Amino acid sequence: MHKILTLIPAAVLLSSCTMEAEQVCSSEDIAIADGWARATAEGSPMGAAYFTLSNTGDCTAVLLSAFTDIAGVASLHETRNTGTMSSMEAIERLDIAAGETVAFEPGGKHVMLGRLEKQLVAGESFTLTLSFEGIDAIETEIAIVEPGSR
Ligand SMILES: [Cu+2]
Repeated sequence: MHKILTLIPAAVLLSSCTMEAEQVCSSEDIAIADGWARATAEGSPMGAAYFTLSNTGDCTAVLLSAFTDIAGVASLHETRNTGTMSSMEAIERLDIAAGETVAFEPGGKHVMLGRLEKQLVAGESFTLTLSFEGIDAIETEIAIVEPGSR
């Protein structure tokens, strides 16, 4: 009985050791869900896309950039509120730790769409491609919703 008990801490140490090893993520470790964007007014050149990004692997994923056919530019941005001022900063790279979920949402991180090539119409959708360090780019569907509906 005593022997079994002393074996347990050794097993715990061993597993925590392997957890700390640097592991490279693959595209299967990354889940992108709930992609959405607000419909835009006719002629408006700007929009924003939101989604949830989860790293289900034992690795750190690094988001580098975004791309979509429907806009001339797609930039990773973060809105920062300093007192009464609200400003946007470019995100150069975003680390997503093992097991972490990062929400891109209004008032926080978002993909800014500039030079829209078509109006974003509620009920339609478009494809957003996200590029990560060292792994294949991942596509996600962005559903366009009525402004004010969420
Ligand atoms: Cu922005």
